[in-house]
Amino acid sequence: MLIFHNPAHARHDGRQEMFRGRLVPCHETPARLAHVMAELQRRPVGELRTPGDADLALIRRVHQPRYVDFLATAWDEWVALDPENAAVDVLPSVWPVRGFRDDVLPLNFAARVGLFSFDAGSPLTAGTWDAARTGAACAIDAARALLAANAPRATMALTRPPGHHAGADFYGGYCFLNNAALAAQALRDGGARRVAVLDVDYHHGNGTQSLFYERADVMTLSIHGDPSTEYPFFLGHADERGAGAGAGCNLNLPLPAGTDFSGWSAALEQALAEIRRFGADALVIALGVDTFEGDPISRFRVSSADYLRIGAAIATLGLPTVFTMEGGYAVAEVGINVVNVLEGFVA
Ligand code: Q9C
Ligand code: ZN
Repeated sequence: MLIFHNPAHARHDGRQEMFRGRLVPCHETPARLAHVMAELQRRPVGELRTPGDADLALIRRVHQPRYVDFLATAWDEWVALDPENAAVDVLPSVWPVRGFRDDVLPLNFAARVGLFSFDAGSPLTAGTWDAARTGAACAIDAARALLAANAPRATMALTRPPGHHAGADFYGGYCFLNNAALAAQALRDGGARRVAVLDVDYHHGNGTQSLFYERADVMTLSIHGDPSTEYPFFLGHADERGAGAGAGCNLNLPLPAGTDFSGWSAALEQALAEIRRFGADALVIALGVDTFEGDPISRFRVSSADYLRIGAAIATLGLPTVFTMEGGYAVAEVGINVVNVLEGFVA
């Protein structure tokens, strides 16, 4: 296993997120990834690499170019408005809803922040673009390494910020660039004919679903907390099956809060059967470990030992696999849980 880690991840270090009307310390912190790196020192399940430069042309095919331009310049624009802004992160406060226009790019900075975001929980900081772009490079390099001669069976983009909530032209849910989607597209570009993206994060992978919703070459599947009560609330229901050429190529398996490993693994078996039926020749796992029983913002009951079984079950597909790092906020256990999945997979 080859693990591409993001040496710039800690440059994305949000101070506060909006939560229930208050600004609270961010859940998505650099310490999360530090714990995974430390656990990999103890249990070296793979070889560590750093990525090359990000393929901006690929990023601009998966995401809208005007959105990528915004991310690349947002911090400098923010500080240019007022030098004192450097002490505060960017959070949106106004959004276009149904009936508003999204085809005219506002000149006003706050309006552009709102146009390109869907929550106030994802601060954009001085280092967000560097961290996200380098993370995207991890995902793209992880996908390409899988297609090389003498490729390993699996690779990982060990990075933050996470990616699965980010869509073609929006950020949110702590995500800015969709690493899993970039990996899937890189696999397609490199010759994989049918790619499956299986999202096991606690939260529905709305960004990934929306990016591939009308495509038949990439199947998206997500096992997550029922959006009727769980974030991201406005997507992730079971009746979303894909559209147009992509009809039948999206599968959502929403589960109620409180679901334990027996309920969760039944959904996993259903997803794996669907991937076999689809005939995928490569796999992307959007790996969130916020399904953990100790996660502070989620409500499933998966234990640390269960993650070994999850890795082993995914390996039964026998597919070349890219893992991307998504959520997981029980900081001290994130390393154990992520490395358990990888160890279960390679065992
Ligand atoms: N009131 C990921 O796991 N905020 N993102 C939760 C709910 C958003 C999670 C607050 C959670 C986003 C990648
Ligand atoms: Zn999550």
